[in-house]
Amino acid sequence: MKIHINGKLVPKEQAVISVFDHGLLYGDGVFEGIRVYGGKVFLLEEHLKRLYEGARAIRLEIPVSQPELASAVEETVEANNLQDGYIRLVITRGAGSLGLDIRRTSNPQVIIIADTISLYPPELYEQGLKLITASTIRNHPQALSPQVKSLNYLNNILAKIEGTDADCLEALMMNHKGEVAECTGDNIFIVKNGVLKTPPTDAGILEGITRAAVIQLAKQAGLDVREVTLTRHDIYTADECFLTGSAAEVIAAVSLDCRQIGDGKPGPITKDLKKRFEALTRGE
Ligand code: PXG
Repeated sequence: MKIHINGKLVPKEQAVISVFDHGLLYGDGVFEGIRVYGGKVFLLEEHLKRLYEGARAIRLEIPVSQPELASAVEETVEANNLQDGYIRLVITRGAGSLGLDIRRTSNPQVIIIADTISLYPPELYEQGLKLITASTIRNHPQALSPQVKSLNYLNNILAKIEGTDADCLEALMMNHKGEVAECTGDNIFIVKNGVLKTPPTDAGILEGITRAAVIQLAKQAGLDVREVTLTRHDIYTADECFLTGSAAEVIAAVSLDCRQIGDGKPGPITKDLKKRFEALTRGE
């Protein structure tokens, strides 16, 4: 495997960063997770836009331009002969002295990994996922905007642990107001009386690229789509529920906190949107 690090493709054993990098010391940096389908990087421009915006929000200057980074991503996919896989793009603050001061760091690191990812076993894409509500809430928007895909994922990791401890591979995270935000690594949608609903950005969510693609596909399919505040009650009483994410793609959720959602199976609108999403990934 070849890793792109600071402008060079090197064997993975040689892809190393300093123990003084603030990405490691403080989780100071941003990242993206991007799919590759049929050798093509899926929605690369959208991911890069979010990456550069997140970097700007945390005062991190990415040392290469967006077109240069796009080329580096394509080059890494080719060098690894990747057909269907997953790109992890990481930008760290770079090495510095101990202490939080960003003025004492230099050389932000640009790392591109081209590998594969499998979040959930294949049978769960047929049967749907069980969810629990995590007691750990999503980042408070006034602490760190959930729109920044930062290297600080600890609260999501803690929520994920709550899920896996309860034998659920995903956990629902609420926001600071007790409203539904999203899952630890996916956005959430419900279907109620034929209407597709998902929390708005100001619910304190990561504005998922897959979420945006699914909203567009649903509108094209003639569905009524609404970005509205959701409570847990809305999910308990939904007809259907599904999650979206670059890693997860589209996957049904069939229970929350041991309450069956709908008839406990992936619903017809979920299945239809999943098919439409798969067609999009094939470039159709
Ligand atoms: N919410 C959160 C909190 C996420 O981290 C999504 C939603 C979905 O966004 P996209 O743009 O991917 O549709 C994410 C996605 C990983 C990994 O390990 C990254 C994510 C999810 C799962 C795994 O690379 N982020």
